[in-house]
Amino acid sequence: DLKNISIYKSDKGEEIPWFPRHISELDQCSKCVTKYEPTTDPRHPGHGDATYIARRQFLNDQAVNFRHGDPIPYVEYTKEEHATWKAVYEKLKTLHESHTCLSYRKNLKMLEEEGVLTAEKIPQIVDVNKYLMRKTGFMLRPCSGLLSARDFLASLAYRVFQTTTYLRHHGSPHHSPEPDLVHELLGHVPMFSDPLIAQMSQDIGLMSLGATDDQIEKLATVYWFIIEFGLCREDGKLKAIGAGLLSAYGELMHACSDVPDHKEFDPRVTAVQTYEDSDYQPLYFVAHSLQDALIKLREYASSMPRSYGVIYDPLTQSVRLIKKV
Ligand code: NLE
Ligand code: FE2
Repeated sequence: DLKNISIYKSDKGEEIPWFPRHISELDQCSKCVTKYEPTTDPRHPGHGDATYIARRQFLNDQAVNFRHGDPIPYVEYTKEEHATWKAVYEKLKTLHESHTCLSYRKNLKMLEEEGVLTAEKIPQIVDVNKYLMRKTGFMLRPCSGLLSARDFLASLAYRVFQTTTYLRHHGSPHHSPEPDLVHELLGHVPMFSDPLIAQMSQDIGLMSLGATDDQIEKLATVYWFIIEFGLCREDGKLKAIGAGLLSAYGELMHACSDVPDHKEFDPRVTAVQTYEDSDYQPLYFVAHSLQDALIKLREYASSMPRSYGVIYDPLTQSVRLIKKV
């Protein structure tokens, strides 16, 4: 295991944890953490459903063998899965105008016009990637469940988004406690088509490379509150920018209502806020705009103590360490 053998030392002799230096090394970044397993967790809507559990396992097994450069596996989704997808899609549609940010609506419209996203059928990742590559260079890569924060964030540094391929349980289509394909495609994909969200995600990823455990925790929290559960204000109204809201009908309404608390997005504050990961959030952070969130994030990045810098080279899809002067 590469991770245990190569550790970099900075000039001051401090150890920097291993991190991928080339996009292909993301093959080493697929460590899953177990949380909400339908096999063991009664809070999972698929708990005790043997057919569902076997299907999820089949898709995860397919994803676990994926290596950088492989063709993305084609998945034959079942009639029931397409029906779940359609039910979520159509219900969410009724909230788009009133509850989602302009960027989401614009990008979803383009995805629909090109036939990449439709209520009728679950798209193939390979087709989604063709679209995303053209828009922002983001690329989905199949993974087999919830990843460790360090591995997940490292992939963002390369504009790679590790994506689950199984679907939420049909008995609970409008909320899932864990990421699933509906969340990835209806929540994240339209937002990764936005250059500002793409850049924010990559910036968080680049900050995570070689970071300490404590820094990883903070970055994962910022990611959680802006990319997953972020809001912004448009014409005085709260609108969702976060993928976890954009793919969950009930929480989308809750987040934009005056029931939960709302605080201004400020990475320094956001990074140390505790969060809820099995139910609706009691608190959301609100950005003035996507651009403002990116500016604040970059200020935060430059204030993060680190003895080295990193440069990402998109032409070679690699990262170089540079000494800080
Ligand atoms: N709760 C979200 C949904 O139902 O789509 C998924 C959140 C994943 C972090
Ligand atoms: Fe997500």
